[in-house]
Amino acid sequence: MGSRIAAVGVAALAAGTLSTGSASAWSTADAASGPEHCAIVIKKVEPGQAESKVVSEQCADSASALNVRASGTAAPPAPLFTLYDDSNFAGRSYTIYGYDGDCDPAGYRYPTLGWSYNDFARSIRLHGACNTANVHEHANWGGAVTRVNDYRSDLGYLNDRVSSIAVWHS
Ligand SMILES: [Ca+2]
Repeated sequence: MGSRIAAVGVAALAAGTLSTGSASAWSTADAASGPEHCAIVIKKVEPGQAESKVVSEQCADSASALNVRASGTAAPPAPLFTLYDDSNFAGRSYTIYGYDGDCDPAGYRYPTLGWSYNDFARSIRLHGACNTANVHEHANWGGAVTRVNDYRSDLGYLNDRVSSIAVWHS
């Protein structure tokens, strides 16, 4: 797990998206150092596209150290959902933010979770207006699927298998 977290930090640094402030703690990310938290900002699906683009990724040792304000936006991106490494919303977490604001009926479509958090989640919590999600076993909406309303404290068969997610407001 530690090496996967570290690779996210390297990718974010290469993209120039990582804040140089308190969110630069990925170098201490290690399996023994306790939970880390990552923030991924994605865009809404644009006409003619099948998936949401990833705007930025960053990780830190605490969720409060993450700065998800994306340059060029007047307001911070809206939290859409959080994936947790363990059941009952525990362990490492990845929160996916909407660059284009909160969920609407069209929502966000995330057909290939980043390799560092693919097959990772055991629980999920939706945020804001995002109250419905389809959570899929494989990338691009393949394999088993479960419908989540607001949250799921244990993904059961899909534990450590989640590879794509669509989330929206219904
Ligand atoms: Ca999978």
